[in-house]
Amino acid sequence: MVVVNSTRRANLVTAMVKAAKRPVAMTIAGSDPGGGAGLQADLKTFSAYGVYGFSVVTAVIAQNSAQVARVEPVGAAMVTEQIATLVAERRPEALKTGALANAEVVRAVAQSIRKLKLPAPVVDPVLISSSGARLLDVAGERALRSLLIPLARVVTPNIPEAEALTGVVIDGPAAMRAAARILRRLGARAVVIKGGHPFSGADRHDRDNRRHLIDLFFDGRAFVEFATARIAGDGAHGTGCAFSAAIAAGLARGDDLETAVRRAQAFVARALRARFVLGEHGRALLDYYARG
Ligand code: PXL
Repeated sequence: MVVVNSTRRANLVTAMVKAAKRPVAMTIAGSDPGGGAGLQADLKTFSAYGVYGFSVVTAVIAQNSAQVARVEPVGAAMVTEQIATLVAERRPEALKTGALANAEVVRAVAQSIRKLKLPAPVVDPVLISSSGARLLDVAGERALRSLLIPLARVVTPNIPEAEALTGVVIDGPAAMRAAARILRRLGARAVVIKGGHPFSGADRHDRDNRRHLIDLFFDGRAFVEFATARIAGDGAHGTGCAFSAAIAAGLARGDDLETAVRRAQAFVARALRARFVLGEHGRALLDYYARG
């Protein structure tokens, strides 16, 4: 018989209770081996929030910060089994989805969420990488709209993604609101349209939109505008991933959605102000652990 003295047993129990209390968030996303975007960015964001991260890989991608060389989707059955195996040990408090590659993967993710009664996900409707490569094919885009957006706690498109998903040409704040209403009508409980990209046909001399951006939040009741100063630069790698992961991390910690969105915007701004490049032709990367 193994004798565990009472002090040691008490320590073990304490460790187990701590582990049970630690919030867990799950990302279901593509791999960026460069660590700037995708599931690696999500895990860094979770860890910056003090949240434990599960990461289900949907596509293996050969890429660096400036260029995607190849996308290899993971089979749908393998995606299903990654999720089921993780959930068998611990149910996450929050979930986010990123690049999903194709319709089979979208279907597998939607089915797993329903069957395992997982938390309503933060759906980042990743269509095209910031460097221009398709990360979800056309059938996948349809599946995302019909199967996954209806399950979403919140969907977080940028302006081009919101245009693709709704058919609205977003040429200003009014069109942004119209697109947000349509995304809610598709079944998402809430929407954030990120204002970082320029409006379609935007007048480059529109001083206000050049200096500030507005992330528009809509939960069916009120529109909330989160304005923030633009940070100069040519567009960093991984900002969208960090934003949606930060919302999921906030939810995992118990924030209400609006608070999680506000904190996520501040988190990305802080990480972006501390941006850096790794290689000669690289794009800016975020510093997830930047202070104040
Ligand atoms: O931009 C979103 C994005 C999402 N997921 C992965 C990516 C990127 C952009 O490069 O690589 C894996």
